[in-house]
Amino acid sequence: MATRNPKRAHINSTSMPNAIVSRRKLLLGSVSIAVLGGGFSFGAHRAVAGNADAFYRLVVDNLDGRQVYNGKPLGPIMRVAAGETLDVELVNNLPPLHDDCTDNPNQPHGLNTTNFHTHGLHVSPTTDSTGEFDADNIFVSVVPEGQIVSCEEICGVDVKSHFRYGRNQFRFEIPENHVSGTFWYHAHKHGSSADQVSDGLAGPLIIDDVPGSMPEYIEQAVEKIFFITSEEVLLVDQDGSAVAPSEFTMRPGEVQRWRVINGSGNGADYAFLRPSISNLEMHLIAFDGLTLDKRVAVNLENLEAPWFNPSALAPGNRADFIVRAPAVLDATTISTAVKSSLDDLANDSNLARFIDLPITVAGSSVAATWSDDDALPGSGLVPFDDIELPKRELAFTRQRTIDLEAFDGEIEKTLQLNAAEDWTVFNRTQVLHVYHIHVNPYLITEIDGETLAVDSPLRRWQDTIGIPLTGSVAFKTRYETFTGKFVIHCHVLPHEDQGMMQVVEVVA
Ligand SMILES: [Cu+2]
Repeated sequence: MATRNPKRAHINSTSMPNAIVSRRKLLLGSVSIAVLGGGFSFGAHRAVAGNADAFYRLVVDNLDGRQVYNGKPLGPIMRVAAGETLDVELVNNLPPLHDDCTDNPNQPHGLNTTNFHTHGLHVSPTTDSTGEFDADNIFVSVVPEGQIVSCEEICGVDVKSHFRYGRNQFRFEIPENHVSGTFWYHAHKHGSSADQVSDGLAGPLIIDDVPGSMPEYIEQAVEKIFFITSEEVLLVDQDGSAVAPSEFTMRPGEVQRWRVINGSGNGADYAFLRPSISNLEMHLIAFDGLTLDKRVAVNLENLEAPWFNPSALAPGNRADFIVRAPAVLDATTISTAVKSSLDDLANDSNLARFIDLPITVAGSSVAATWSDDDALPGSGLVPFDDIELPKRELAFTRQRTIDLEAFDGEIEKTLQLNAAEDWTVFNRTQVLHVYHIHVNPYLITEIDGETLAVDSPLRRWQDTIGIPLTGSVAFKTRYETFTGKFVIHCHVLPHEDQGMMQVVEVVA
């Protein structure tokens, strides 16, 4: 607490009730007055927040040497539905650190400056529709109040129009036809993103399913949200409290939907959530927030390279699993032989990390709804016609560059609104790089030179994908709905901070 900006010391963010107000929930009368009081402790913001369907307040502070939201290990679970408006007030309570200006944008800088990105959402990369509020614009910086910024341009953006002092109100208008699923939010300030995300400036963002859109057994499943960090897996609570479960108990026959986010701030490997029992029924139902056409049984003994494993999560990826505990109490543990051969594989390649989830089956049994039908509703995204599309290539290259150029803030690619393109992304290095683009997802068609059959579980939409070492990935994409500047970058965040980022602009 000693390092906190003394000007703001009266704001006791860590003991404040978490600032979550959802208008939908208010109508249902389920939000207590105490939460309301905390959420609207700044009277001036009442009117603004009142216009949104969901409002969250994130106060960034130092806690035990880490930069965190609201004094918690992670930010709160944000929930919003398609067609609704999400407001986020970001308050930067960190002390001024006059380190934003730098000659080299690809070295650490702006360490107490932060911002806000909604990973995977199809939302405006500039402002809301009125132009009054910032939306998913990662060029915006929220610097500590009282900070002196002595330069006019930082990382290619104009300080006057992009710097906010002390706080900022973001507004995300979720399109009516937005997909529902598991997304996440995190700090995306070039020069400090890896440190801030590693510290905990991140959290789950759920676009709620349209009622009745999912099969009954999924709709009725108990939801659990797991957040994978660089070290462990955390089970997340509504307010951002998060603990690494030393034991995870399921009742016999219980069905749960696990939303798993790989939010690793500096991981350069794939993560696998590995339940300790082999008779847990486990199916992948969505990836990167996009519901699959068909569920995929998880094979915990898959020894293929991680980019060929449908349930491997590169940093930034999300996976939703539907799991059913065995009907009897005597759960079968995964054999040590299988486990050790997988661990050997992981250790040999340094590309995979198994995160063990110790499961205990206990308590009275549950007669949960289940189905043996693998069919799922799919993402609802429009498929591509079987025609040749204009081609584009991009390569992750040595010394943290893209196409041999380090990030300089200049627009590298101009993309035409509504155009469809066929991309190939190469990894010309011997380390893992993870391709992520804001705003629009893409349909994977080829991995490491292997064309994916129409029914391949790997032929799916993603917004983040690991590129095989010295290999490539091909996909088709469209630039829909939104014009403006945003970025492509490696989601191994230290690589991004060091220069593996490129600015693109969609034009009408
Ligand atoms: Cu990288």
